[in-house]
Amino acid sequence: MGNEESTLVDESTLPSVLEARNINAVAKYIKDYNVRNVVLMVGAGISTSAGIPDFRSPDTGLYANLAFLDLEEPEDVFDIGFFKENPKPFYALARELYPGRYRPTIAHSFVKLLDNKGMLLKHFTQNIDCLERQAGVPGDKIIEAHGSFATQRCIECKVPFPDDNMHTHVEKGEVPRCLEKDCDGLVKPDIVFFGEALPASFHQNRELPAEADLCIVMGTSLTVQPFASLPSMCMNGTPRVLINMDRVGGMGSRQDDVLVLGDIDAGVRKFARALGWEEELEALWEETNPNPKDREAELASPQTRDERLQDEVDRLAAEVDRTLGVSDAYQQRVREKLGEPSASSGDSSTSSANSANSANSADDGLSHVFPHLAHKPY
Ligand code: CNA
Repeated sequence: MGNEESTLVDESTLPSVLEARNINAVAKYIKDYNVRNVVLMVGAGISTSAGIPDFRSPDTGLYANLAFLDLEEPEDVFDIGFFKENPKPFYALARELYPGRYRPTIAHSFVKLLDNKGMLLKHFTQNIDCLERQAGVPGDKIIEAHGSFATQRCIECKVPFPDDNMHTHVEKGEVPRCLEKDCDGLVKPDIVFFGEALPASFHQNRELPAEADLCIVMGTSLTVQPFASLPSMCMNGTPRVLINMDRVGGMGSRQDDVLVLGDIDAGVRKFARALGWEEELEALWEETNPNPKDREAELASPQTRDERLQDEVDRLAAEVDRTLGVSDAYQQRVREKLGEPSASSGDSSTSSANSANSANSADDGLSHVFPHLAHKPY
């Protein structure tokens, strides 16, 4: 535990717990070791495909696109000193980020799926968008390390401010002020600004990763402390998976670290596929769709086109399986007529393996019915 070097572990070094340093080996580890205590550490990258920009991506990040707020430093928008002097830029931004405008991503639903399977120990998030709650992850499993838009209060007298009133102000882009008599202090969502303390729940759970049997880090640059040191709290020998566009922090420096670099949604789907959970995950994510018509737009995205292609291949494979099931039954009847022992149990719900066998037998006797299966001349 503690700080660690960010040197990438030599590819030739064997992992100590995993069979290999890839996502299939992690899936096998999860099953073989009956993993029950998964800890996640996430950041803005898991929400970008929902339409919420992260901070630091060079062209698409929030900091690169805050010109309209006319700030000297983009970070000022989350600086408590700056907020006290000029809260307007924050409220202009809050209007864009406010919960209710965005749908959770498949990564949020993946966390929910882990919880459904009784495997989620804790979900540490730096995000303030509340999308994990919206995806159905229970509040007591989430540590919102940098706070969130879920509640708000006066920065002077600390008295909470009503949700509906806050909502109205944010929608109008107006700055809310405390309703307490003689206060008139500025109201701010319970988001942790630079210069403010992190919530007690973060400090109370900070060492929990030491109890994890698997750690998953997604969508964070691991640059903001003390959150950034959470992965190093995991015990040596606890597999850690990074799903992110680029390698960050000390991830990849331990023997049992696995890097899944690239788009997060694709990485999550790959992980789910390795676990045999893909359909379950898609169905769970679909439950978060407020308007199923949106599905058509999602299907038009380049990444989902690949998914559609895969679906089409699966559908065709199932069709071939079904066709071969008929051939099994047909063959059995023919064999029975010829007085030969039956080749199959007669169950027409054939597995792929059975189908492969029946494909071979189709070569022997049914190639006139299924010419595409005839590999050898007769
Ligand atoms: P960051 O520093 O902007 O890093 C995001 C990371 O995610 C980077 O490494 C990106 O390369 C990566 N990334 C972004 N999109 C994708 C993608 N589609 N696929 C793969 N990788 C991707 O954000 P951090 O969370 O590390 O920084 C901590 C800040 C960000 C916290 O204080 C948050 O409050 C703050 N933030 C939160 C939100 C939100 O709530 N959604 C949005 C913007 C910023």
